[in-house]
Amino acid sequence: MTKVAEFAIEYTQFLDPSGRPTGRLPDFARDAAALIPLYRAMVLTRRFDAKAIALQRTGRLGTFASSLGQEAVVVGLASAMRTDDVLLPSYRETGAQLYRGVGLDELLLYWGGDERGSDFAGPKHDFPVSVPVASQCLHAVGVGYAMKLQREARVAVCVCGDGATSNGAFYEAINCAGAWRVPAVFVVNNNQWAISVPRTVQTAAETLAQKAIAAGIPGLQVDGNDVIAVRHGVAQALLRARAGDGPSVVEALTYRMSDHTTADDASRYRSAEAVSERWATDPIPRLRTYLVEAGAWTKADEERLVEEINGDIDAAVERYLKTQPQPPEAMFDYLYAELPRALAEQRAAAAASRGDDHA
Ligand SMILES: Cc1ncc(C[n+]2csc(CCOP(=O)(O)OP(=O)(O)O)c2C)c(N)n1
Ligand SMILES: [Mg+2]
Repeated sequence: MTKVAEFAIEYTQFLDPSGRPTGRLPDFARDAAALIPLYRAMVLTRRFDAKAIALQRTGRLGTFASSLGQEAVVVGLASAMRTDDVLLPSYRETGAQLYRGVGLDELLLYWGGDERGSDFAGPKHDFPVSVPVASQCLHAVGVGYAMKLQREARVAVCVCGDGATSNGAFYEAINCAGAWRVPAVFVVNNNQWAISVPRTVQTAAETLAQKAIAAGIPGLQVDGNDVIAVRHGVAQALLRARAGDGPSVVEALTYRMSDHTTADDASRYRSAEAVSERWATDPIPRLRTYLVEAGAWTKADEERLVEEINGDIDAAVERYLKTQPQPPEAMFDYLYAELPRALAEQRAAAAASRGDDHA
């Protein structure tokens, strides 16, 4: 017997759960002050998350997907990207969208069921939230392929969950991306759950990163609760893609601290104890401890930040709540350049039946 191939998956962590460096930090993190924007973005994401849930609970927002505890994944990946790269998120990447300049009120509009929230004033080429699991991985191949054809030094960055890596679309996407050497990065936000299905029963694979190997592309694992590790891993993958060396899979290990969405009750399928012990790996105090110990962050800074963020969120909520809803027929207006006849008839019926409040 001859060994014809051998593979390994590497795992990277720079800050341990107590905020202590495990070794030499990467260049971008050498100056602690440079990490402050990442800290601010994680705190903003968490505060926005809490506000969105409160709005949903009081009937002023639709179903919302929380990213509680997963802030380092989304902020880390977004901070590694260039402005003109393209983000293709699932529904749990609020923090990445915010980091890239999507407005707080745009996100509220989207989650409030208003498609105008996906017409970003900021990152015009970024894709809207994609709810069909793993569909955005295929879109990313198309976007990356277009960038390659146009000889642009841009990269398509898509994010999917652990459960999504069991979907055929994920395998098809990484296979095509590998075969065509597409400039794409597939970030797997492994929060250990696909609604009620734990990671352990989703697949027999030891890691999700190793799925990349079948596609002939690099796969790596990072501590998804260490924002430095996420940014570093995604930055490596972006560098490869930009240099014409093709796609990668980056698996970020984290934990979903919340229910799947506001429509779920996770206490029906997992114990409170199992969840509460995960707070020990919370990404936000981890970075805060590091910053405080490096002399880059104080209690006064924290108080100022919270005040500033609360003000921004409250102002966005006010704008959102004041936004006039669209008339019911608007639901037909965002997919087709020209409506097929059957839908045109339905649109007319919706317009005819609408209440006076939309007149
Ligand atoms: C194609 C498709 N199948 C099923 C669903 C229903 N669904 C919504 S979320 C979800 C679980 C996804 O889990 P994961 O990929 O781990 O992402 P997470 O929600 O944990 O971020 C499923 C099955 C869907 N949205 N799309
Ligand atoms: Mg998941």
